[in-house]
Amino acid sequence: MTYAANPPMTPTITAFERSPDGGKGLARDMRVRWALEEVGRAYDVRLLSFKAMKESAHLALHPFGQIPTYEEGDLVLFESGAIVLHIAERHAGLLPDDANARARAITWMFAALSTMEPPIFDLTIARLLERDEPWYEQRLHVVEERIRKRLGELSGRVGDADWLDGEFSAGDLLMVTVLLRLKGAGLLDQYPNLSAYVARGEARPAYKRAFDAQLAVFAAASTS
Ligand code: GTB
Repeated sequence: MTYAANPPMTPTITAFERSPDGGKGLARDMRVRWALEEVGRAYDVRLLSFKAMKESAHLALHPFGQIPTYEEGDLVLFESGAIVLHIAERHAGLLPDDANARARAITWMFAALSTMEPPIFDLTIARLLERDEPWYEQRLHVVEERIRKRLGELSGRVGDADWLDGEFSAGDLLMVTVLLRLKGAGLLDQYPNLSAYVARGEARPAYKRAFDAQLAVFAAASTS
């Protein structure tokens, strides 16, 4: 695998001007920041209000008016998974060189986003938006059971390994960001190996740099 020695452009990503998560690093710019930190790539951030996200300048970059986006020269990307894959494909450190191992790491990226994230995101939505509905408790039970099923399956696969498949990869990066959303929900604690797995991700220096960067944005917004 060959990688560009000196990538020419500093990419620009977008993020919330004031994240509704209060600086917990749960918005999806966090995974892009983390990927960029892992590969040692400097980046700029353009902060957006909810209003600006729905205006034509941003809609030209992101058809759904969301964050994150990624601009690098002529290239504009949206979808956090696609952005992380782009970063991982162009820099060493997030995907193995061996073709089969690389394909398996990419499989874990998809598993994180299309198998694990949907029920976990449903829980966020239920707690934030559906709490006052008469069917809230039933809905919560169903969603939590779906999550438990997936966590049990994932826990069985991870066993006592450090990472999903050999070395840390973009698959782990996405999986950790998805599981982090469960912190404090009492679900992850039932799977000590997954709690330890998430803690290993959070302990990575690149994760910490990314987390601190998004927290600094929230702190600045709170004092302005
Ligand atoms: N599939 C897309 C991707 O992976 O990039 C989803 C992008 C997305 O959902 N972006 C959200 C957004 O822009 C921010 S991250 N929302 C504004 C809108 O749609 O108008 C989702 C998010 C929001 C808030 C919290 N939180 O408060 O904890 C966590 C995550």
